[in-house]
Amino acid sequence: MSRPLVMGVVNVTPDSFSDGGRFFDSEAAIAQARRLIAEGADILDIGGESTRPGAEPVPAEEELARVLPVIEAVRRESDALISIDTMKPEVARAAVSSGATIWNDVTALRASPDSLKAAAELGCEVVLMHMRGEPRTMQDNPRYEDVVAEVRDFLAERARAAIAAGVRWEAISLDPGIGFGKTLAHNLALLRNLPALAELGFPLVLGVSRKRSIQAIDPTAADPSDRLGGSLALALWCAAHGASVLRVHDVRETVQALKVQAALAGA
Ligand code: HH2
Repeated sequence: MSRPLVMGVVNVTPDSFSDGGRFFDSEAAIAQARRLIAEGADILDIGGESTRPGAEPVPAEEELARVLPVIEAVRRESDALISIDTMKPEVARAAVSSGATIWNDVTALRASPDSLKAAAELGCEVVLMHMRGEPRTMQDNPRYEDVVAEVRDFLAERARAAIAAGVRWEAISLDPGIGFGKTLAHNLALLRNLPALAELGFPLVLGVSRKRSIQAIDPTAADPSDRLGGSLALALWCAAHGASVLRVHDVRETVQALKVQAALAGA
């Protein structure tokens, strides 16, 4: 069993759901990036706009002012892979010029008419994520006939659209978007059926860390920082069922859990 890569989250935002405001200042975000690299992150996912339910959009200039100093500092100091978590092609373009090599887009390159073209021109890797609706409204009574089939078909269609626009197929990873327009039952169905998503033939990225589903299972975990146990359980489940990349807030604990799981499996 090969161990998934660990993508550490750096939210340079005042309002992210689990750590909003903690790393809003550039220096604090850079210090957090250094800490996550030291803890074993293979990739840093740097974002300047929250996608939590109800989040308000951020103008591109503001988003760039948040993320570029952090990307530049990480690029100067380390070889860690840098991912830019943005829906905006102009932010992705500037981030890639400054050293990011992955564009993580929760809209799967649908937010702007320029997104697909920008991804093809940049030649970077892309993470295409499933989201129902948009962050402001996505948790308003989401419904699916068959969530696994609908998410799988959506991701297949977005991968085809990216390839048709000129993105290399080897550059594409897919993410079912746990918590993005989904109830606990939807999230569990997707997590139980990761092999059906892996069958599409692209690496799977999973972001389960500190998500609200953990509170739905354990109501005592109202505060996202109280969801470490659930986050690790989900991370190990994803690792055992085909995830290639895990997007997490708690890098040290996740890396340790994955090492123990790999040792048990004899890897
Ligand atoms: N989840 C969040 C943000 N970006 N990207 C991918 N590919 N997959 C995810 O599951 C995912 C993501 C939400 O987490 P966080 O960044 O901590 O919060 P916020 O969006 O409020 O900044």
